[in-house]
Amino acid sequence: MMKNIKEDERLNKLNHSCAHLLAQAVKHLYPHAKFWVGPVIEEGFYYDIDLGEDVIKEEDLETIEKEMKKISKDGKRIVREELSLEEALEKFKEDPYKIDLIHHMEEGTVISCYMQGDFTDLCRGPHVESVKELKHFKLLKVSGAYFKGDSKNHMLQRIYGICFDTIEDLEAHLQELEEAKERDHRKIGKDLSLFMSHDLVGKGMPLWLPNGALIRKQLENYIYEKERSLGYQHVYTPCVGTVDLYKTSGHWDHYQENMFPMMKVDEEEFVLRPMNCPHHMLVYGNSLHSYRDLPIRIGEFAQDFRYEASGAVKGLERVRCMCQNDAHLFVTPEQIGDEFKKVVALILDVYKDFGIKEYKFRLSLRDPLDKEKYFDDDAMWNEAENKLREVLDSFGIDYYEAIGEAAFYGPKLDVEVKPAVGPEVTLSTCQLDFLLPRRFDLSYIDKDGSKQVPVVLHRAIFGTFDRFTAFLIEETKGAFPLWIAPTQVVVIPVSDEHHGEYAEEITSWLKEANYRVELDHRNEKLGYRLREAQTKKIPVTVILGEQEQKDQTISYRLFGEKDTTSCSKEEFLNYLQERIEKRR
Ligand code: TSB
Ligand code: ZN
Repeated sequence: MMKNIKEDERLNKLNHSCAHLLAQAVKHLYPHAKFWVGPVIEEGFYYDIDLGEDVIKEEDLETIEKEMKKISKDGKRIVREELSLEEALEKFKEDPYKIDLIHHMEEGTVISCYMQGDFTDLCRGPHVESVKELKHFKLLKVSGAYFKGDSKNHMLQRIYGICFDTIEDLEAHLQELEEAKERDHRKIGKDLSLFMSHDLVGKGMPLWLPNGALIRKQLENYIYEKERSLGYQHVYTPCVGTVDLYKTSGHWDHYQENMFPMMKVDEEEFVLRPMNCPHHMLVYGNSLHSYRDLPIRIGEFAQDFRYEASGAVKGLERVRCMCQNDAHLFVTPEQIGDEFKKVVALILDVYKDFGIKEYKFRLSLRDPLDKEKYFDDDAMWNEAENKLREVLDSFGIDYYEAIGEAAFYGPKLDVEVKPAVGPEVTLSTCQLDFLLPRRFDLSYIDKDGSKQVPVVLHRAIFGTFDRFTAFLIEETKGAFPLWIAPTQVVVIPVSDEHHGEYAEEITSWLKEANYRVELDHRNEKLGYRLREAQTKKIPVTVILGEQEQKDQTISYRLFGEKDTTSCSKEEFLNYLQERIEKRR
């Protein structure tokens, strides 16, 4: 696990001070530079800089680093000074960014600035005593960043860096960063031809290539069977809806900024759907229901479209066109606890099958004091939140509570994981909803003959196939377990001339047994073909030569191993079968 710089007191101070050192060096090299903010982040620090017409490129970072080293060697002390509002406005009068910051400070804030040699910056601190302490740092990258993060504003240049107390710590960290880059699903996705993107299709719209599609198909089959066995009923619904549908659901008023704009066809106004709940509400409402029919679980692998900021889209992890492993569960209020428990059990079951061990459960609750933000039914909220807690406790699950993070319509549980690069993301989610069934006027007939409104649980176990696949690629570093691997077995004849026929026979035989097999009988050296099987991370390589042909046996090697095992054909099939059943 990489160090969280922000949370470590010493590293936080060091990195914050290093951001100032960076700014000072930039100021020496680009005297017209103006500085916005330079905070410490989990991964180190950055500074947002306005350089006017000048552009800093990756190759310029070295020059800036050299200047930083020079300043550090000079060893000036870092001195704090407190200022009155008037003094601060006077001191920074030439700098519109700092003036902006001063004007936005909360009343009563002590305004302070830090000086080191010829450089002064407005800052709360704290800082290290002297620039001498800033010896072991590295500038990592430069990118564009909108002023105040708003795409309507102009662009600044953001330089990222990291600083440690010792060279050993710095080097270890850089090594970890390198490994994370290697694990990044965008890199592996390219290396293994899993997915691609193209400007002509658009940002955040990946195209799944045959290898990636095979993986996705396994995930679909897997979760479909699980859900079927748990009483889910799957549907297909269109990936558009009318504006009126989303007005009825409330998304038009509350979620529009995340949606693609409306398109008109004849007299109808359509939107690409960002969520599937409204469609599923209509499916439920299509027939009458008695309390005896509930829970009703409507599932769909549903294509959704969301507007994600162009800077936020990332490989398969954050896309604009995604496929949710979605379901809406319609329950009576008494069934909430039980049904929620089943969802949590399913999440745990799935994570076990995929060997996922590092994740965090987050329970998002309402802020009871915020009457505006939350659907108003105190009793309902309290009961529901307590039930969710009870269920999590009954599993002995470690979770943290996020007060004020619930959706308007109910509390929710999210499962968060950490990608190789970048902040945590949510995979699975389960959200309680008291409101949507009312908006769609849904009902069931209760025991006493009265009409009641069901409660809905929105849940997605994989989240989306897109995000889950991104995660799986990083978890496995592209060496997928046998049951998921796009190519499970590659068959390599030692010499095609002598053993080609036997290799073809074995390949067909494995295909008939339903394995995904490739035959590599190219006219290349054996060593070369064996290495390629490793590069492609194929789980099992079958090597067939004189002995195997004569005895009608099989020799195989596993990914990442050097040893070869020989066995009968039957034993080989049993071996594969067992590994698939155990999902190894
Ligand atoms: C679970 N209506 C619910 C649904 O019934 C819903 O849409 N929930 S959601 O907004 O949380 O999305 C479900 C899951 O989709 C998230 O948990 C997350 O794993 C995944 N997801 C969300 N946005 C993206 C995105 N831009 N790219 C990839 N996956 C995403
Ligand atoms: Zn939903």
